[in-house]
Parts: sequence; structure tokens; C-alpha cells
Amino acid sequence: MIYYLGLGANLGEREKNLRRAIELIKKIPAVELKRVSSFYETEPWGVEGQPNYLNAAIKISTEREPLALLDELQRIELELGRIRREHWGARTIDIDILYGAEISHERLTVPHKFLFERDFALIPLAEIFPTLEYNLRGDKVVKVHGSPIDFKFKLVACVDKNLGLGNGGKLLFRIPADLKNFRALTLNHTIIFGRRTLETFPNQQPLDGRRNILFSRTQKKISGAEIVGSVEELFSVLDAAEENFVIGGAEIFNELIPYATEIILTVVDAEVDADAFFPNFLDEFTLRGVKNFGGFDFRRYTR
Ligand code: A4P
Ligand code: MG
Repeated sequence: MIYYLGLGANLGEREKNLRRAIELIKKIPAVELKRVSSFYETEPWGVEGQPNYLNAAIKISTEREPLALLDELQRIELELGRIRREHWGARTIDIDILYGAEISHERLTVPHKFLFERDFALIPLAEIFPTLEYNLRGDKVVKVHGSPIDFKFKLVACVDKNLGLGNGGKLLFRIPADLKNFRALTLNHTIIFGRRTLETFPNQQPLDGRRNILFSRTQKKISGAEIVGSVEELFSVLDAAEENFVIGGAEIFNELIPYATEIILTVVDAEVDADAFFPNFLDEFTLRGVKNFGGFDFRRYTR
């Protein structure tokens, strides 16, 4: 089942609260984060005289029953320090189920009762749900520079026909034309990778001519690379004007694909034993271009 959630924060470090909430939602068992909207600065709706909000919407896929999902979301609200106070009043984080299978229960109404009266919910939602039909009231809702969608966030990989990436810690393929293409794509830009991918680099060293960011919760220091331990930390160091290439492995792709704006795949016309796979993405991305090189394709996908 697909659900769209709305997130809002107007107390504390608002952006941090939103990012943390998104990462906690991603960790709910049997919930898959599919997509994240930009962050929007919005004027308070309902109760005046409170600070502006930062609002966002996300898309999730889950097998959980709606009330069980609501329980998990309310647990996250509490964990992030939301103190229940005035109705429609200020909060560190509020998570609403905006849209999904209809439900009318004393604890839960979907679509959310006020969705179509709230530009702060509709505008982020429409960004990740383009077929939504709605009318706006003209409230002040302004996209914040540097929010996820502003980052050019591209996933790059070389896979076989089954999206196999690697086996036993090694890449499946080393095709000179692909390596050359990879270098041309990423040179002078930022690359983001996990520890096991670092081990596939020449001499297990960061790649020259690029800003190297190692995504690792355990690694402390390595020369030639910055280290980030979480998605929140990654976004806090990324440059929105820069092209950011996520280059693997499987775990890092899984972690970051909800934020991806583009996927660039080299697909080798072969089926090879693999123990690590690129995540399934065809329900969220559309093929925009193919170049065939005899034996392999370069393919480009966007949302
Ligand atoms: N509930 C029923 N339906 C839902 C649903 N679809 N999603 C029940 C989530 N919860 C739902 O919510 C009260 C109860 O609503 C929940 O226990 C749940 O069983 P609450 O968050 O505990 O109480 P609240 O904050 O007093 O009311 P509510 O209605 O959640 O507030 P809202 O509607 O979330 O509004 N202005 C801007 N610009 N941006 C904002 O994000 N947010 C609010 C809060 C007000 N103004 C805002 C913003
Ligand atoms: Mg609420």
C-alpha cells in the first residue's frame, strides 16, 4: 500500500527535525521510503502568532495496517520530543497521513480531513504526486534552497540484466569503456560511496580529481575523503550547486535512492552470479535515453 505523509516542524532545528523524522520513518519495519519532497517554508495555518513551519511530504510503501502505521508515526513524534499542547499549535515535529487508501476511524481519517484546505500540505504533496488534483488558497509556501530535490543526486552503477552489482565484495564487471565513462561523468564532482566500494578502488584509495565522501557509521578517518555517518550528516555537507554521484554499493544505493533525481546505469547484456543488487526502481523512474555499445547499454532514468 502506498501512503503519502506530511511532515511539519516549527520549533527547534526544523530542518534537522524533518530529516531525522524521515530517517526514523524509513526504519519502521515493513516500511519502504520511496520519495522525499523539497522542504518548504510556510506561514502558520490555524493558530496565528506561532513561528513559521518547515513542511515536506514523503511517499512510502508498506504492508502495515493503517492504525499500526499511525502508532509508529506517533511513537516517532514522541521520540523527537513533541509535547502535545495546543490544537494546531507549535511543535518540533508533526506527522500526518495525508493520502492513501481511504479510512474513516475515530483515530484516523485518510485523506486527512484538512488536506484540501492546506497549501502547506498540498504543495509538497503535489511535487511527489504529480497526478493529484487540487486547488490552492494562495497561502505563503516557499521552497527552501538546499532541500533534497535541489541536490543533483545521481546514482551510477554497472549491472547485469538482473541488476546484479557484485559478488564476494568484487564488482561483476570491469569494462574499459564503462570505466572511462564513469571517470568522465564524475571528474571534478562529488562521489559518495560505502566502505566496501572504497575497497574496490585502485589501492583502496579515494579517487583523484573528485570530492570523495565515504558513508560509514564506523570508519573514523581516511586521508583524501570526508566521512559522514548518517543521511542527515550527508545532506549537511553537500553542496546544492554541485553534481553528487552516489556510486555504491548496494546498501548505500538502498539508503539514498529515495533522494535520487537520476539513475545512470551501464547494463551488461549478461547474467552473472551476484550477491549484491541495485534496488528496484522502475516503479519510480522512467527511461529517458539508451545508448547501445554492443554487449552493453548506457541508460539514463529520471523521476
Ligand atoms: N488523526 C486523524 N486522522 C489523521 C491522519 N490522517 N494523520 C488523529 C494523522 N493523525 C490523524 O492529532 C490529533 C489526532 O488526529 C491524532 O491523535 C490522530 O489519531 P495530533 O497531532 O495529536 O493533534 P493536533 O496537533 O492538535 O491536531 P492535528 O489535527 O494533528 O494538527 P494538524 O492538523 O497536524 O495541524 N501550519 C503550517 N504552515 N504547517 C504545518 O505543518 N501544522 C499544524 C498542525 C497547524 N498549522 C500548520 C501546520
Ligand atoms: Mg497531526
